[in-house]
This record gives sequence, C-alpha cells and structure tokens, in this order.
Amino acid sequence: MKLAVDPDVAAALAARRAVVALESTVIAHGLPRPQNLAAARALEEEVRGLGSTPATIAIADGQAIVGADDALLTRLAEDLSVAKVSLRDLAPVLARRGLGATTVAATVEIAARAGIAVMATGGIGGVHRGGERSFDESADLEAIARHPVCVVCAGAKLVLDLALTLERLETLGVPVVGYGTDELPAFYVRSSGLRLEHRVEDALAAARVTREQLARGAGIVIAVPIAAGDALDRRETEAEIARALQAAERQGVRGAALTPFLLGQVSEATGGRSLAANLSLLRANARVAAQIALALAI
Ligand code: PSU
Ligand code: MN
Repeated sequence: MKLAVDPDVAAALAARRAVVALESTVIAHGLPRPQNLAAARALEEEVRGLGSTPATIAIADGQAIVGADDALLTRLAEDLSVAKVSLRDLAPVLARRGLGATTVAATVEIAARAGIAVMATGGIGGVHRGGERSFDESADLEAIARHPVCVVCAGAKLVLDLALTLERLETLGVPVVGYGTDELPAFYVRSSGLRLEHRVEDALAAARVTREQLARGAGIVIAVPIAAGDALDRRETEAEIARALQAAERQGVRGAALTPFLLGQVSEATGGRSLAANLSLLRANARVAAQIALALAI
C-alpha cells in the first residue's frame, strides 16, 4: 500500500509533534450534504486550533491519502460515487484507483502505517442487533485490536447491540475507557446503561493509558459522552431506531449500507436534531483527540 502523506503531516510526524487522524466515511456517508463538507473542515480546524496537525484519511489515485487537501475533502463530500472503504475494500479500491472514504477500521490501519497514534471519529462500528445470527460485526473492532491507535469516539451508536459490542472488545483485548464517565456513551445519547471497567478524567490520564496500550501493539477506545445540552433523549431515540430497523428489514437493507441507512432514517425522524448532535460530538471528539495527541507528544 502506497501512502501519500501531506507535507505538513509528514513534518509534524518527523518532529514528533501531535497529529490526529480523522476518518472520511463520516464525511461521505455519515452526514448529509452540504453540512458534511463544513463538518470536515470544522473538524480539521478544531484540531489545528489546539496546536495539533489534522490528517483526514481517504483513498484516491491508488494511494492511501494521509492528510486530504481541501480539493479532496470537497470530492469526498460531494461525489456521489465515493466508495465506503473498510478493510475488505482497501485492496480492490486501491487497485482500481477509485475514490474511497475510509471507515474507522481502514483509518486505523492506515494511521498505524503512517505512525499516527490518535484518531477521532463520531462513533465506532460494532456488533449489529441480531449479530449472533447475521454475523454482522464491524471490522472496526478487530482493526482497533490489531493496530496501535487510540480511537476517540462518543461510544457506539444505539442502532447497534452495545452489550455484544463491549463483549467483543473485551475478548479482543481492547480497553474502552470512559472519559469522565463510568458508562458507555451511546453516540447521540449520553448513557447506554452499560458500565465500563475503566475511566479517566482528562487527556493527560488518557494519554498515560494510551501509551501503555500502544506499547502492547494494540489499540484503545476513549469514549467521550456527548455534551449534555446537545444530547438526545434515550427513550425517544430508541423508538426512532426501532422504526428505522423495521424499515431496513422491510426494504432489505443489509451489510455496508445498513449503518448509513439507519443514521439517515433517525436524522429525518428527529428533524435535524440528531444532525446537530452528531456535529457537536464530532467536534468535541476532535478536541479530546488533539489534547491526547499533545499529551503523548510531550
Ligand atoms: N458513525 C456515524 N456515521 C458513520 C459511521 C459511524 O455516525 O458514518 C461509520 C464509521 O466510519 C464506522 C463505520 O467506522 O460507520 C462502520 O461501518 P460498518 O458497520 O459497515 O463497519
Ligand atoms: Mn457490517
């Protein structure tokens, strides 16, 4: 795999300064136009504002791009044919020189290859409801276990089976560390009701755990709850998700298309409040990731 590392990112890495990888599936498939391009730029600004260097990761021209420029961010946000690239898609999309947005799984693999220790995202993928029958488990989980990257997220989406997701992460040896919380956050919703074994209060403490875990050659999840003022109500959101799951079943939506479909349905049903929540947590996660990257660089 050929890496095309942006000069600013390369300079920061060479000088051992803080760098934060950002995933691109959320831009291409997770957020609606035109807010997606604004969000992609805003996340980079959050990271820069704290004195860290952002590196949005994607696939283009047969290369893994580490640090997309504004022209590529624009294509990722506006081109309707951007592929969603998880681990199984990396080689095919590279070989056909296609344009691809990377999921958390593909992003951590590429970040690790580039020597980037921290990435920010909205929510990680996980085990889908009914996963014990469908085997639909995101490649994000194994990828985080396999690559020494700290993934800062707002937990995982309520559309998933969060208890099964935590079980898998335990088996895979991935610590899920609550950032100022004892509970797994559930993306738009602050609490899932699922207790976490490990907790830190700030970026410095998160960096200490991260350093130990990365030295094991494996990744870690730092789970940051959405700001209370932007969070959605859990019961209301659960009801919308139940409806979205039924619609997916009726329309036969499965596989890689399922996550974007469910998120789109919930967004429509909540009249844009879920979009505002999504943007809020993405920005907050970018800030925490930048702070952890800075603490690691000391
Ligand atoms: N969370 C969001 N929007 C997204 C995703 C997560 O709010 O678009 C994406 C992330 O890129 C994550 C991917 O890695 O969904 C997981 O997809 P799958 O379950 O197909 O592995
Ligand atoms: Mn899947």
